[in-house]
Amino acid sequence: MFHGLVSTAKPKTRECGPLRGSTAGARFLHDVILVNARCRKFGKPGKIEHLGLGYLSSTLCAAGRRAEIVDAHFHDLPSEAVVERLEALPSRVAGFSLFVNNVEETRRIVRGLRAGGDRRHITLGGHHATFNSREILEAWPEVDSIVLGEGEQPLVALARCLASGEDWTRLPGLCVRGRGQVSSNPCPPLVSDLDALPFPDRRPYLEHMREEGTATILSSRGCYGACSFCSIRAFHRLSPGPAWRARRASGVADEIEELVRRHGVRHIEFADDNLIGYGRAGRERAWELGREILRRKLAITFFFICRANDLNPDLLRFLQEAGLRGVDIGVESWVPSHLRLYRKGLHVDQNRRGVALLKELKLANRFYLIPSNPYATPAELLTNLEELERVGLGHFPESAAFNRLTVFKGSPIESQLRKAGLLTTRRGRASFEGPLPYRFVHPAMAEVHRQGERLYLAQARLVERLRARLAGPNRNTCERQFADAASQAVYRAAFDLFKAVVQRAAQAERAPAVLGLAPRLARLRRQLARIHARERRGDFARFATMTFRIGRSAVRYPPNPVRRLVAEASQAMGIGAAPAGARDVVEA
Ligand code: B12
Ligand code: SF4
Repeated sequence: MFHGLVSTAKPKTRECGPLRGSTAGARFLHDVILVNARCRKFGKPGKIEHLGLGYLSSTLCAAGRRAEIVDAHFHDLPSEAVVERLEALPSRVAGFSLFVNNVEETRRIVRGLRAGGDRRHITLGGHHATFNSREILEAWPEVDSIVLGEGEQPLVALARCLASGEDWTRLPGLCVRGRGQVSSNPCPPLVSDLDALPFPDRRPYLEHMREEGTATILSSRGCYGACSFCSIRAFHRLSPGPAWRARRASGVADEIEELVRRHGVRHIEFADDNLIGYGRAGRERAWELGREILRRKLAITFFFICRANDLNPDLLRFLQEAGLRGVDIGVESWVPSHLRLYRKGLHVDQNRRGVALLKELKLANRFYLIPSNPYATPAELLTNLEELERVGLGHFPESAAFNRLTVFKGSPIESQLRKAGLLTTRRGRASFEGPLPYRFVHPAMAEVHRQGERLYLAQARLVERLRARLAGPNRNTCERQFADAASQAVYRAAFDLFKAVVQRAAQAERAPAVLGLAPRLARLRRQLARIHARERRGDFARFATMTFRIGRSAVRYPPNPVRRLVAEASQAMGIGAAPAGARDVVEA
């Protein structure tokens, strides 16, 4: 049961927002403002809804509270703008969703608020806040409480207590500071009936959703897996309840239907950790979801995430008819000892079969990788890079190769590495200001990853500049396509350089062998400088035919069909050859 937070009437989207009409007697227009601070990353943030905040907001709303979401990550808002926004939105509670990479930005906002004399209750939630609750409350005096685990019930209770003046310090699922000591109250049971929850509040995302025709949906929570690097299981285990909970297929289809009919959504990304879930019942629900989508003629395409062992050819073929276009699976590594360390519960061959099946069905075979970890050797990393090259760089071409194990507080691998004495500290920084740092067992690996990081940053800067020039708002489709192709070529070049670094380390007997990256990176920069020079001369805008070398790739402009058109038009106009300045020069 869901402890009476929402009515048992058929859930649907609720109209939230500030109190309308008379606000007599109310000091605030809102009870809770929910914030997702911007994260530290290159380029523009991925435009994905924060469904956690969406559920918190709609559940508050269903319980008669007023909530608003400020997603600074999604809207790319700096901390100063968020502080201003919050100051203009007085509320009883400000609740922040903490991620490993928005810690600094969140701190800046809460400090900014307090510096301006803002006294509202500040609470944090999410995986990172949950597992670092004590450390954060000890280090950040601006924060009043932390919500542990699933947030709907504790936050509604907190908002109610703060509105009525009741004592909130003993509420289940809260970590609080009292008499100089931090203490955690046990969490309430997990929401057992996900169908009783209202649909998430998507107000901040509607415009983008309508423009792009894409939305994210959550059809289940949790996962039956027990991977050592993952904190999902530990997070859900804080509360009594099953490891995997699913909504009914018809309820999920209702939400999709609303998105399609009301907002013109045509593509759905399922954010579930594992959409197929437990055994036969899980598979049957997935079949049912496909049937509902087809029966209602929703005409969507969709992607989801699951484990390789749950990929069933008949089910996938059927879901393809319903619009399935791709599946993400956690391949993690092609090295058996890595899979054992990660407690993936899968063999390399199962993952290979999974990838092969997705390829055979022509489904986008997107996979997550952790090619390196504290115990990895250069030879093992090389194995992973070679396999990655064989199957294609995947949907994270910029990072798949450079990834390495991220150790999250609360994950089983954290205690394993702590026991092995491999966890280290960052001087001058609290442990929660990033993933937990560790040292590598193999003497060459620290240097290998330093070089990898350098390449990763260099490629990110190059691509950012390239896109700023050629994929900006006033650029035509050919220029954008070129920017995409050139970015892929930069990723490919960075991959090649990293592979060379790893090869060198794998060949060396003992000491880490350093590959001189500086001249190689300088060459790559020169190659891109030629593109920028031609862009400044206006050659892109004039559709001059050009071929640029980036690493070992050749990238052409404009794309072939347009080249043909340009040639035909030139011929028809009697120019004979390409127009002036349009020589197809290979810029080596
Ligand atoms: C979809 C997804 C994304 C999307 C969207 C993220 C988003 N803004 O929600 C994208 C691709 C952008 C993304 C990015 C990242 N993600 Co992500 N992501 C997920 C995924 C698969 C689903 C999220 C989701 O919808 N969950 C369902 C909703 C209902 O849960 P929820 O968001 O956690 O919210 C609930 C509670 O956490 C809590 N809660 C959350 N915030 C708050 C705030 C308050 C005030 C309160 C009271 C409660 C509360 O209450 C909510 C309702 O129950 C999760 C895995 C998971 N199952 O959660 C990983 C996960 C959350 N991501 C993770 C990580 C590490 C990241 C990145 C840091 C990755 C990176 N290196 O760039 C970034 C951070 C981005 C950011 N700052 O917004 C980790 C977090 C681990 C950890 N211990 O910190 C997870 C758990 C995956 C994992 N197994 O490691 N992610
Ligand atoms: S299969 Fe994915 S979601 Fe499940 S425990 Fe492993 S990493 Fe976490």
